[in-house]
Amino acid sequence: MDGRDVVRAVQSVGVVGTAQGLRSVRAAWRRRRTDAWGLPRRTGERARVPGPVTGVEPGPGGGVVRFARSQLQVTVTGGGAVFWGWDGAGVQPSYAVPGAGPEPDPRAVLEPDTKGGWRVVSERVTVVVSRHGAVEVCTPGGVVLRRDLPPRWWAPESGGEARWVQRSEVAADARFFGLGGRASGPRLRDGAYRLWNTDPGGSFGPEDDPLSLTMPVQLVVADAGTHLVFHDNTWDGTVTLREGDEGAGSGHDRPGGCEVRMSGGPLRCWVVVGTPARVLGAWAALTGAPAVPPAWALGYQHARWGFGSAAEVRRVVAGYRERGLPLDAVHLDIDHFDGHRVFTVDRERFPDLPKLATELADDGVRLVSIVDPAVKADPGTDLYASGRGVDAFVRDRRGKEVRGEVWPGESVFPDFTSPLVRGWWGQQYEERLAQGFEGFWHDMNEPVSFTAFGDPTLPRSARHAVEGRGGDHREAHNVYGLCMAQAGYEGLRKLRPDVRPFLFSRSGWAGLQRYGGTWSGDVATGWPGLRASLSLVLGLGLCGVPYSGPDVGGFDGSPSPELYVRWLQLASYLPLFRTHSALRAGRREPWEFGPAALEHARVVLDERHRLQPYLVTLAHLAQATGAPYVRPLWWSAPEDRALRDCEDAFLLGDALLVAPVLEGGTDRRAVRLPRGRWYDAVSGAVHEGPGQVLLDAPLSRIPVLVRAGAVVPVRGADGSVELEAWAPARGRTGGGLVVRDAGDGWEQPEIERYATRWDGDAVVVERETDEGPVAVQDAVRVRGVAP
Ligand code: NBV
Repeated sequence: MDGRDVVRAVQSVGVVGTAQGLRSVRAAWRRRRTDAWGLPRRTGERARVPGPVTGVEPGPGGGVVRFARSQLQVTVTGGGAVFWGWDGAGVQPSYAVPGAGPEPDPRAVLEPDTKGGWRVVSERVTVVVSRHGAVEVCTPGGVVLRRDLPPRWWAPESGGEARWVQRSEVAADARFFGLGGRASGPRLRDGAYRLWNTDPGGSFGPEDDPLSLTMPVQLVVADAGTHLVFHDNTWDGTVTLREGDEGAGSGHDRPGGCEVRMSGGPLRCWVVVGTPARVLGAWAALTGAPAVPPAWALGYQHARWGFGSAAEVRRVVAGYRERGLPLDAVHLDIDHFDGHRVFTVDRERFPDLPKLATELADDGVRLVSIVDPAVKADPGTDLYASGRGVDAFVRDRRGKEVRGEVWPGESVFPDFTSPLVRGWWGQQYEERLAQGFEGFWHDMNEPVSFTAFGDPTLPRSARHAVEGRGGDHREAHNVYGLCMAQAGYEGLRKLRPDVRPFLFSRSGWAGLQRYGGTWSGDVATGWPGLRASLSLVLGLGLCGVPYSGPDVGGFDGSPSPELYVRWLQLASYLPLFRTHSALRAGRREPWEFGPAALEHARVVLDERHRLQPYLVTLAHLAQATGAPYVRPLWWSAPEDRALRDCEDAFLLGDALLVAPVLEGGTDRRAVRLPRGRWYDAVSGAVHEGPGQVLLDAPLSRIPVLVRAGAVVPVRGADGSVELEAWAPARGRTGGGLVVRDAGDGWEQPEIERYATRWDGDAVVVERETDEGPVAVQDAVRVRGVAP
C-alpha cells in the first residue's frame, strides 16, 4: 500500500460511507492475502529467444519453422488474414475466434528466401520469416507493413506461465488506432496502453486509461497500406506505441514502433491486410458478425440512475409525449432493484413493472434493465441459492467462494467462463422478460469489487473454469464481460427465440459484437468528456464493435445548456443514442436546460427519428460486411494523410459526414473534406473536396454534409420509408444501399441497391436488380438540384 493507496482508502471510506468504506478496505486486504498464497511466487526467471532456424515443415497455407529454442506456425488464409503462433500456439482455444478460422490458402507455400529465411507468398500478402525469427508482413509489391522482431520470453525457473515481449516496427508515417475503447484517441499517440479492463472508479476523461473495454487489436494505417493486428491473448499486458518520424528529405526515417508486453498466455497473432473495409470485413469473418439491434434500439433512449419510482418514470415519459419529443426506450438502473440485488424489483417503488411496461409499449417506449453480475452472498435469497446449486461462483485456490464488495453488499461472482454457469445465468433473464424488459444493459462486469486500494476487481489467483481447461483470474479477467454477454445473449435466444436480443455491456473483449454493443461508461461531464465520447465510438468500431455511444451530457454533475446541446447533437449520429446521468447528478431530460436548448434538442431528436431507416440499414450492413456505422474520415482514402490526422469529424455510413462541435463558445468550425462533392444537409450548399472548409455551426446545429449521389433512406411524415437522393456531380453517378428491417426477428432482409444519375436536366433514381434497373417503389425526394 503506497501513499496514493492510503489516500484512496481514506477517500473511499469518506465517499462510500463508513460501513461500506470499511468493508472495501477489508476487501482489499482480503484480496491481497488471497493472492499472496494463491499465486505462484516468481523467483528467478530465464530469458529465451528463438535462436537460429533449424528446419521447416511445410503445411497448408505455410507450415512450421523450427528454431533452436522455439517454433513458429505460419498460416496464410485466402482472405488476406495471416495467423502465426509461437511455441505450438494454434488458433484454438480462443475467446475471440469462435470457429477454426478461415481456410488456409492452398496455393501459399513455404519457400526458402535468399537470406537464409523462409517466406510464404500469397495473392494479398507475403510473410517473411528471418533466420532468427523476425516476421515481416509485406504487400504483394514487397513493401513491409509490419516487422516483428524475434520475441523474447521470460519463464519462471519454478515453472509456470512465461511472460513475453514482442517488438515491432511499422512505417514512419503510420498511425495507430484501436486497442478497444480509449478515451484519448481516436489516433493513439505515443504512450503505454494497458490491456486490463478497468473501472476507472469515477467519471473519466481523455487522460484516463485503461477503461472498461480493452482489447489487443490495433489498426495501423500507413501510405503503403492498412493492417489490423490482433494478439490473441487475454492476459494482463501493455502495448507501448511510438509514432515514427519522417526524415523529410534530410535525415533518415525513424520507423514507428509497437511493443506488446504480456504477463502470460500464448504468443500468437492474426494480421489482416487490405483496405480498411476489407480489413474490417475479414475481422468480422474471423471473430463474428455484429449483432443487429432491434430498430427501436436505433432510436433515442433515456436513462437515469435514480428514477426512484414507477411514478417518476411515468412522469418523465409523459414529459416527452407532452412536448412531442420522440422517445424509444427508458432504462432502469440499479435503484429499481430490491436492495440493489440483480434480478429483483423494489415492489414498493415499482409495484407493477409489467403494467408499466405495457403502458409504455402503447406509447412506443421499450423498457431496458441494468444487469450487474455480482450476486449478494445471502443464503436466504433465491439467486444465491440456485447459483450455489450449480456451483456457479468463483472460488479461490482453497475452494472457498471469493467474496467481494459491490452494491448489494458482500457478494459473489458467477464464473462466466464456465458454459454451465452461462446456461444458469441465461435462464435468469426469464424474470426480466416477465417484468416486461426488452433490452439489457450489463454493468460492473470488468468485474468490479470495490476495494479501498489497489485494483478494484477479483484476486488474480481466483479460479475460473476457462471452458473446462481451468485457469485463474489473470487469464479470465479480460473476458469476464465478454462471457457475461454471451450468457445473456444465449439465454435470451432460448427464452425468446423469435426476437433478436438487445444487450450492451460496459466491459468486453474482441468478439463482443457477436452478442451486442457497449457504451462509454461514466464519461465525465465537460468538453474533454465530449471529445472522449467520439474517440471511444470510433476506436471501438475499428476493433469490430460498431454499436456504442456515450452518456449524453456526461455521467456526473450538470452540463451547461450549450454542452448538453452539443453532446446531444454529436450523439444523435452515433449508433447508441442515450441520455443518462448518475445518482445526484443533474437531470438530462431535454426540457431541463431552458426553452432555447429544448428547441435545439427537438430538432436533434426529430432528425434522429427521421434518420432511423438509415441507421437500420447501417446496422444490417455492419452485420453483412463488418463495416462500422461510424467511420473515420479516411475510411475510403487511408492514403490521405490530412484525413488520417483528422479526429474531430466522422462518416456515418457512406453518405453522411458529421462535424460535431467539441468546444464551447464556437459558432463556426473547420471541416476537412474527403474527395468529391458534398452538400450541406440543411442548406444544400455545395462544397468540393478534398480540402478544408469553414462552416457555420450555430448552437442550433452542427455541420452535417451529404455525399453527392448518395441515396439515404429516411422516415417520411406518414412513417413509411422515403428515399432522399442527392444529385451526383454533373457527369457522375452515385448510389446507396437500403436494408429494411423485417421486424425484430431473424429474417434476413434483402440488401437493396439504388443508383443515381443525370438524365438531361433531371436526376434519375433507380433500383438495381439482377434483371437490370427497375422503378423505385418508395417516395423519392431529390435534393441538391437548383429548384
Ligand atoms: O448502476 C449505477 C451506475 C450506472 O448508472 C452507470 O451507467 C455505470 O457505468 N454504475 C456504473 C455503477 C456505479 C458507478 C459509480
